[in-house]
Amino acid sequence: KTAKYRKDYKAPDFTIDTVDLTVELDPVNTRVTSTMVVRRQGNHQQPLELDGEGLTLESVSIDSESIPEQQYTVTDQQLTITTDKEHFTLTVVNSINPRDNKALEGLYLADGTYCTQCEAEGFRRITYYLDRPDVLAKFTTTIIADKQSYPFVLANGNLIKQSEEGDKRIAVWEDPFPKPSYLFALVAGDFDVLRDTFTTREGREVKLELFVDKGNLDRSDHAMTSLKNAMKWDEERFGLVYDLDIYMIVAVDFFNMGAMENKGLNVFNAKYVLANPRTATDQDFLNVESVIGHEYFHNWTGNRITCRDWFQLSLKEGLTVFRDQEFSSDLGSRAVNRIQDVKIIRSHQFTEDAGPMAHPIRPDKVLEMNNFYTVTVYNKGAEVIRMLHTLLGEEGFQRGMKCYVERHNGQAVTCEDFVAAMEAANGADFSQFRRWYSQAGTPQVKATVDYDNDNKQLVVSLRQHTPATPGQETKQPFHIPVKLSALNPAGEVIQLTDTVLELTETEQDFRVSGAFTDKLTAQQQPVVSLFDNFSAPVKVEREISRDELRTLMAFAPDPVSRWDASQQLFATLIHEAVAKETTVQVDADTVQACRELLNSDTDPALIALALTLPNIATLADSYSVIPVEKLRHNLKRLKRHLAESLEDSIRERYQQLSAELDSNGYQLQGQDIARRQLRNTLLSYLAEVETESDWFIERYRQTDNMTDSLALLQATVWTQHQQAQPLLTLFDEQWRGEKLVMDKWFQTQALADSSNTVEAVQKLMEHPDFTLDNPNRVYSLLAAFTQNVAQFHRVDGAGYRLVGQVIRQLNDSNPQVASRLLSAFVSWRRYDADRQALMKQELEQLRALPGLASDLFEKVENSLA
Ligand code: BAL
Ligand code: ZN
Repeated sequence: KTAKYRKDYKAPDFTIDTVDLTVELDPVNTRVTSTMVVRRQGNHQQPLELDGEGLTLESVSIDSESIPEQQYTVTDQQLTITTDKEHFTLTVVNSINPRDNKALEGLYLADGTYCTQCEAEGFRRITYYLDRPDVLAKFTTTIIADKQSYPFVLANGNLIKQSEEGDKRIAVWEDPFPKPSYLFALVAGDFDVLRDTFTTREGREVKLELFVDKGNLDRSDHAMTSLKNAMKWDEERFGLVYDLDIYMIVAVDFFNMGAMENKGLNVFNAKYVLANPRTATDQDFLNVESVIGHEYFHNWTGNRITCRDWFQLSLKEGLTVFRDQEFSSDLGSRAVNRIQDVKIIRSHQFTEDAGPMAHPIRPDKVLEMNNFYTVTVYNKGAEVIRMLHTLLGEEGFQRGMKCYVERHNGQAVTCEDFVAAMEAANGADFSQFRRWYSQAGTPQVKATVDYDNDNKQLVVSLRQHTPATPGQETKQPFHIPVKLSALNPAGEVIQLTDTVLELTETEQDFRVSGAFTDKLTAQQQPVVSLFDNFSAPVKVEREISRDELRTLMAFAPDPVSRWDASQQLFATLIHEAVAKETTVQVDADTVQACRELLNSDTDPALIALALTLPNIATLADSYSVIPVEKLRHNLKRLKRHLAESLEDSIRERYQQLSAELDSNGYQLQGQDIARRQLRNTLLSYLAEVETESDWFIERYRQTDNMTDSLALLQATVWTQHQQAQPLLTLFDEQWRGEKLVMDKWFQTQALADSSNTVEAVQKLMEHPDFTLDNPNRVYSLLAAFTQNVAQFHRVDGAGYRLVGQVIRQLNDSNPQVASRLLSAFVSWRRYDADRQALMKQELEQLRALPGLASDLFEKVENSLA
């Protein structure tokens, strides 16, 4: 493969109006007959070049006449047809082998289910096509399958005919909405079906069908409820109504991604569908809701309005992540959701932005599109949409959305079209704001805040600088919304005249007035919170005292800023210890601030988040060379120190929460979720100090839900408690064979910071429930292990060798999954010389691998460049 550039976009020479696909399913020899109505676009004599990969071509005909071989050429990437016709019907017949498709792109057969994944460029592995998102065609799909083995045969749109002939089942599906090929889907299998309906606000009844593996109906209700909630929410908040008469979701075990928004027929990784309290944690339930919402919201932002080319991926993904975040926030805790989103940006996106794969949310150069389904395109993309929302307010943003949908319904468009609609609807000028789409890297904002007592004004001085990223040496200043608030030292809010500053220059001073005289004595200074609600995806450098941080932690009006202050307080303690080469000390005032928080009547989930220490990945962000051992050692010390100093309060609150929770049994509702979150955070502290030997196992035996069971398992395994091994054995005995549950068991062990974790992971790869063929297993054991900073980066290089070996194996079978693991190596220059050498060695070994997949090639080359 060669790289493509955004600037080289050209409209297609031909388009396809309709496609009639007939798919005769067979494990090793599936036959695909595709009849397309093709139209030349513009005045030219170019041949028709169709994409196709790994296909066996059988025949080509135009207007029902087979064409001679000299009229077409076929390579392993393309079928080129020479014709001077302007408008014709093209029929192509080819065959494929779904059983041997371990890459899980295109049509594959896994565990007895046929399933497709076409985004981004998987359709070309099914048949020859103009496999690009700006070719929108109406699809009719005929599926022929063995009727015994495949009671359900599904495709996009409405079922218009179903019949049986001999031992075959034949189903014809018609999708009335023109769509790009990446939204095509086909499924055949045997399932249990959960059926329901949703009545749109226009009074139309939509059939809802959820297909799950046999025996899983008792884990399906939450997904269905989430779907109905999503449909209702999109009508109420965005005014967007579902457009087909049926909406189907199929849960499958073998899937590279989380889920896929195929028109009318979503395919989901089972882990984002199946959930009941015994097998799924509270977080799993929330994830199901969020992913179901996300795929549903794509129906408008992605499907009805799609991307012109793949460089525009954030057009649909950034916007749809923003929409799913808002959905979760409207239905659950807004603050908790926001904090989790911020954590993802800080621990993952900032790392990506600082590494060799850094790219703007709208990339300019792509070799393998699968490599650009990134935390930058998705999550930073959503932050960019959120900044537009902050600048325009909800009403203005919705005006912009309305304009966007009215202008572009049924089209394949660009990020530029989205911003232009936001501008047009609001009379706004986002010329400078557009740099968020074109410039990569994380802006660093240096801030000082002074109080001008004479004029009773805050003076906020801001300076922005964005470090160079590959291919972008210099950066222009960004348009950055800075939300702020102020308090007096007693924690009372001081009203300000401005609550959002717009930083647009490299250096800018702002004067902000407010009701200072009401709240401050002559000697007092206000305490100011900047970037409330994480109002921009930037790093902030600011001299702020621990006293001020403690005031913000207790009283900042924005809950995200309260959490942020706690994290900064902990981070400061650790960074100081690292800088002074000492062991972290916690001052009495900080312990007291934590105690007060623990005893306060704040939302327990927010207390839990504030008392959860920042992880190594987040702390690492402050160093050009990451001091792995020092960070790890000091984090452990800090945790232990807090556990010891707060032991009495922790026990007391733990008992109180247990009394509240245990009286009614497990309930999946906000208040209980929050209480469990705090109780289980406290459990992780108790494991540091609790010595009574049977306590954890006793509790484990009493729990009636996975949230609590897993928390007990993690608390013991992650502190190397003496009860870890007995609990691991118990869990294995109880859940062996339950794949999604065992993933938690694998993950818990992969994340243990223990000197033999590498060996343990290696051994777990032989567990009967583990296989490299299933992406979920690889993610829960090996991808999780790469997040275990201390052990993946073990000085002897054993962690690198283990993962390197797996990547080489997956290169042949599933390069997309291999490439995800490879992300752990790309930032090798951030480590000390010994680790650098070891990591580089793995990259070089990959580079030399014969048949290196393009997914890996791109990352290896960028990393070694
Ligand atoms: N489009 C790929 C999966 C998702 O983002 O919904
Ligand atoms: Zn998406």
